[in-house]
Formats: sequence, structure tokens, C-alpha cells
Amino acid sequence: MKKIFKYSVLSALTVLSCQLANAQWTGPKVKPTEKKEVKYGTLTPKHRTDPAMEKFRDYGLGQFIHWGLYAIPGNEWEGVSARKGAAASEWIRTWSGETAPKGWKKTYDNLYKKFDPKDFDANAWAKQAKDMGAKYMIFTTKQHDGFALWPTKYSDYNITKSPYKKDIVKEVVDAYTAQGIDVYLYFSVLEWNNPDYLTKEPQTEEEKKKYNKFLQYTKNQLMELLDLYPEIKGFWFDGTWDQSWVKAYDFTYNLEKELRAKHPGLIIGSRFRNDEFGKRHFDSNGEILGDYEQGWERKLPQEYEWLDGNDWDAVMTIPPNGWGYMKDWSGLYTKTTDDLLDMLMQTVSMNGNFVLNFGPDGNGLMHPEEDIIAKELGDWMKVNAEAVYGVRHVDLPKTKLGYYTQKDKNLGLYHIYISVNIRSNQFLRVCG
Ligand code: H79
Repeated sequence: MKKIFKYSVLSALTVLSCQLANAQWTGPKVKPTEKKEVKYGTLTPKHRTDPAMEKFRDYGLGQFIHWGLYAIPGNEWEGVSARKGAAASEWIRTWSGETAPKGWKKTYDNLYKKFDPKDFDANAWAKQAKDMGAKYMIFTTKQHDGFALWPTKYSDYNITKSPYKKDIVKEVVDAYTAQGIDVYLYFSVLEWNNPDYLTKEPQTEEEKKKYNKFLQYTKNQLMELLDLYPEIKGFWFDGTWDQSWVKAYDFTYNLEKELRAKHPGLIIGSRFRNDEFGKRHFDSNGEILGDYEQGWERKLPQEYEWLDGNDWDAVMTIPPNGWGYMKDWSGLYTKTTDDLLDMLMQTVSMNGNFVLNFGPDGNGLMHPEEDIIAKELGDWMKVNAEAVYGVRHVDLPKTKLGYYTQKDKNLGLYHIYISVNIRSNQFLRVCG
């Protein structure tokens, strides 16, 4: 009895703290009523008007690709599913509980010796993205496991140590750039298996020394990525919620300055850093940190007003969760092309970019269902793209018929598009 009580209090607390932690980026924002002195607040205007940011605003549709060592198991190992033991397919290294294979972490950390994607063809991916209508893409250089898909000088845990050897990030950047698709690099700050990483704020001298080493390493890798792939347009940061990073606000503030100085026009979302009061995404005065709101992960805002005029992206999985390759989609509600088109139109009608995730397998091939969805989305986009690219919110009451978007370009031309029954009908152009 006692045990059960304890457990339920604990889980209630976990749910509550998760809700609290998430509250800031899933609903309407509560603007602070008092102005605070903030030294490590925002470094950029709320609404950048330079060409790079104007281009970002016009993308409409993007592609996310999660690829790494987790693609090899594909959310299972030797016929046993990780569904009950790991939070998501790209989180499979954390597999625990009864179903976890013996010595799993060690097995996972050695997967790099097997990473040899025989069917990987970056040009084929880029062609597929182009046909789908993606204007930009976000690629995982390094996820939480810390394995780098580029030949980084700053860690041995990288692609050159795999049988594949070649620089995957370069192949992706070159192929997408050649297709005219802008590339952004996903970068997880937190690393599960780095001995210098800490989740809590460093306390002892030894911890401080180690974590400072980690901070320097992170900076080196980011500068290296900008040196190696100068074509990229921005970073999509992740894994920045631990107290170690939160308390390093002086370092991250200066790092943001340095990244921007090195790469003019660079686009960074609100997930990169926080102010000195630990406020993430928005500083203590409610000002957005970074160039666009980066909290819409697997969820969309219900009301346009929630966005408070900020730029934003929505990143979305096809299965309910799971960004890396997941071999078995059975028994899960996987979004249909219609669902995704509805989400796309909702997003662009609220001035956001919709970014659809793909998780290629260990050989470099997309999941067969992803291939189908990419084709169906592309077919729809070929007819309706005008209502998606470069469009803006329309200040009209919501309609159950679909979504309004408008284009108001130089020539005084003013079109309003209504998407009706999204797939079966084309958009209607209301005024010309
Ligand atoms: O790469 C994919 C996921 O693996 C990664 N982001 C996408 C793009 C991801 N990692 N973790 N999560 C998503 C969810 C993490 C949620 C939590 Fe927290 C981290 C719960 C508690 C700590 C962030 C901070 C959300 C609430 C507080």
C-alpha cells in the first residue's frame, strides 16, 4: 500500500514538473508584468529583416532527417522491441527494464563498428526532398549519443572510425545545396557517453574543470562545422535543458555572439540558450532568445495569438514519437498524408514552417511508408505550392473549411487562398 502511494505521488510530480517545464513553449505565453534588468537576454531583434531571415520566413515546408547509430537497431534488437524500454527509437541507448538486452549500452556504444550504409545516396535523398517540395532541411550531425557524422577533430567517436569512413554531413550538405534546398544542422549539446559531460551544475573544482572542457569542446565543434560547411544557413540546437548548460549562460551568450560573427546571417532558434535567471526560449522579459521559436516539437499552436508575432517552426514525426528509424510501425497511429497536409496548412496559415521528419535505416534507405508519404505530399505540392510558399497569416475568423493563407507581394497583388478538404480539392484563390 505504502509503495503504491509513493509511486503515484512520484509519477504525479513527474507529470506536473514536465507540464510546468513545457508550459512555456506549448501554449499562450504569459508576458512578465515587470521589466527586469537582464544582462544575458536576447542578442537579435524580434523580427530580423535581413535576406537570410526573409528567406526562412518563406520556406513553408522543410524536411528533418534523423540519422545515426540508432538507425541500425531501428528500435529493436534480436527480435525484441524496445518500445516498452526506451523513450524513442533514437533514444534506444537508454533502453532499460526487463526487455533490455544484457550489456545493452556497451553493445550500443560499439555499433559504430557496424555503421556501413550500403545504399546511402545523398543525391537520392535530396531529389526526393525536392520532389516533395521541401525548401530547407535539418540534418543530425550528432544526436544525444554523441556520435558525430562528420570527421570532427575534437572527438574520436565519429564517422571516420566506422567502416563507412566518409564524411556524411558533407555528402548531405552538398547534395541538398545542389538541389537548391537550404541546409540547417541539428546539434545536440548533451552527450550521454562523454565523460566530461554533466547534467547538473558543476560544483567541485574537478567538475568545473571537466565541464569547462566540455564547453570548449562544444564550441570547437560548432566552429568546425561552420568552417567545414560554410553553405549552411543555421543550427537547430537540442539537448540544452540540463542545469549544467543552463548555468553556463555567460559562456553560451558569448558563444552565440561568436557564431553570429563568424557566419553572418546565421539562423539560430530559441532552444540554444537561456538568460541568467534560467529562462529558456524567452528571457525574463518575455523576449524571444534567438531568431525563431523552437518549441513546437510534435505539437502545433492552437491560436495564432499564442505565437506573439514570432517566427517559428513545427517539427513533426509521422509515428506518434520516434525520430530515428523504427522498423516496426505496426500498432501505432501513424499520420496519413492528409493529416500531414492539414498540419502543413495550419502551420503556414500561422506564419510557421512545417518540417517533416524522416528516419532512414542503417543502410541509408527511407522507411517504405516515408517514401509513399513523400510522393503523395509532393503530388499535392505540385498543384498547391502557391498557397504554401511565401505566404502569411490572414486576419479572418477561423473556418472549418480549411485554412487561409495570403500572398502580398510587391505588385500590389493580393491573393487569399483557402484550402478546402485539403487533398481532394485545390486551394481556392479568392481575390486576385
Ligand atoms: O531529436 C528528437 C528527440 O530525440 C529530441 N528532440 C527531437 C527533435 C528530444 N530529446 N528529448 N526530447 C526530445 C524530449 C525531452 C523532454 C524532456 Fe524536458 C527533457 C523532459 C525533461 C527533460 C525539455 C525540458 C522538455 C521538458 C523539459
